[in-house]
Amino acid sequence: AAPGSFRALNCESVKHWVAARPALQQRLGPADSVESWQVKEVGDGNINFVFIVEGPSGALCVKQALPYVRCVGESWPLTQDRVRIEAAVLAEEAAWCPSHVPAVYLYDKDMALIVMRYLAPPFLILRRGLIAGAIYPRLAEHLATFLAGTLFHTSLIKLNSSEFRKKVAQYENDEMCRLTEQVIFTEPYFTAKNNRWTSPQLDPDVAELQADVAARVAACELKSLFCSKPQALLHGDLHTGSIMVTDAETSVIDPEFAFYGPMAFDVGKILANLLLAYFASDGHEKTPGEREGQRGWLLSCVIDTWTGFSSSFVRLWSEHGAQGDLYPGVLTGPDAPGGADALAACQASFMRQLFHETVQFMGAFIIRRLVGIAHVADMDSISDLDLRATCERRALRFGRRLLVEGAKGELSSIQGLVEVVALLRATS
Ligand code: ADP
Ligand code: SR1
Ligand code: MG
Ligand code: MG
Ligand code: MG
Repeated sequence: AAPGSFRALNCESVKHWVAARPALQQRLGPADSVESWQVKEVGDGNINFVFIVEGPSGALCVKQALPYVRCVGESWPLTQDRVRIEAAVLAEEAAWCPSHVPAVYLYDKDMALIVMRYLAPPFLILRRGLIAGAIYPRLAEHLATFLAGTLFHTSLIKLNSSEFRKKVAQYENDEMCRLTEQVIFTEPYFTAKNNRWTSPQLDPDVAELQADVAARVAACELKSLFCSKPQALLHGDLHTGSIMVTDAETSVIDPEFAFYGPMAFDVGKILANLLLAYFASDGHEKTPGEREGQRGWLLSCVIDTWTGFSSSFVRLWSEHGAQGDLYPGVLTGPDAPGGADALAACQASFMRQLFHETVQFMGAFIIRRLVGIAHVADMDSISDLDLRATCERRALRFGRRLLVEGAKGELSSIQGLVEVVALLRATS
């Protein structure tokens, strides 16, 4: 398309747009079958439009960015450059874990869209599966592989500093980062117009949060970390609505918020969203205790994701770290005097700091989904508002504790953190 030729597609026009591109058309069926193609708009996220186009030979997913935030409307303009970021990051992630991202077939800058593999049923958005009570035995292993691969290989532990700075510049994603800063680290902590919560049930809890100086300090410090620690190429929005699963496979979609930031942001976001599902589970029980099995699995999944991620990350570091500029072989390599001890000490210190930051980010992510503009269906789909508020209050208390304390005391290990989750679920 020529520059300036953007137009928003709909279920009819998307068919003809695809049909006019032979490489795409051939994936769906013969040119004369176009009129029979079926199209559904399935976008259930906050930001974009997603069309599934199906023909006699196959199907495609077309994701288009309009120049504003879908769930708000034209009053909140948003850069369409987010699609460039999403296409480039899907390709980058595919280099490190091809089995955990959908293949991209085309990026069209002028139309602000990408065409990618359709993750057909039984693929389902993880959040939907969790709400329905499902468990995914391989999820922790897949998340650990995805996190370790994408975060390690894009970091300065692996890269030299020229390559690293080039990537930091390539993935500058100012508007999307500013949105995150606003809705995650600022608005939940004051009476912002965008905020909402289950009211009146949670009114006192929200007032208490917003009067909590320690919470505000911690939120500002996390924003500082988010803005000033370009550690690795993050996915940037790694919640359970950005992951599609089957019993056997895991595919991570929607990296439009990607940028170079602190690794703990990605690790903390997925762990926090798994725990939101945990706290919501009481609200989905038809008989008490029905979801006990899923709850046990969710807690194991949190532990296994963290431990699997940290051991894979350290293994990658031991294998490839000497080539990067952060911990060079002359200091921590096998031929350096005391190199093995130095390497082990650097790795232990790095993982300790990463865990502390992860715990605090988890707190902020839980809080924003209960008090800020964008909630989670795990909680919103609990129709009994008193029961929903009870689930949300427990999560909010947990989130606040993580935010303010970080990895201290009982929260200093992933096992300790999970024990605190289970105790808090038992409170009123
Ligand atoms: P947004 O950026 O608006 O959050 P997403 O990329 O998360 O959009 O996509 C919204 C929804 O579209 C997902 O929840 C999922 O149901 C569907 N979807 C997105 N990508 C695919 C895909 N490759 N295959 C199948 N469904 C998809
Ligand atoms: C207007 S806030 C929308 C939220 O949805 C996205 O998925 C991100 O999480 C963002 O914060
Ligand atoms: Mg999404
Ligand atoms: Mg998105
Ligand atoms: Mg979040």
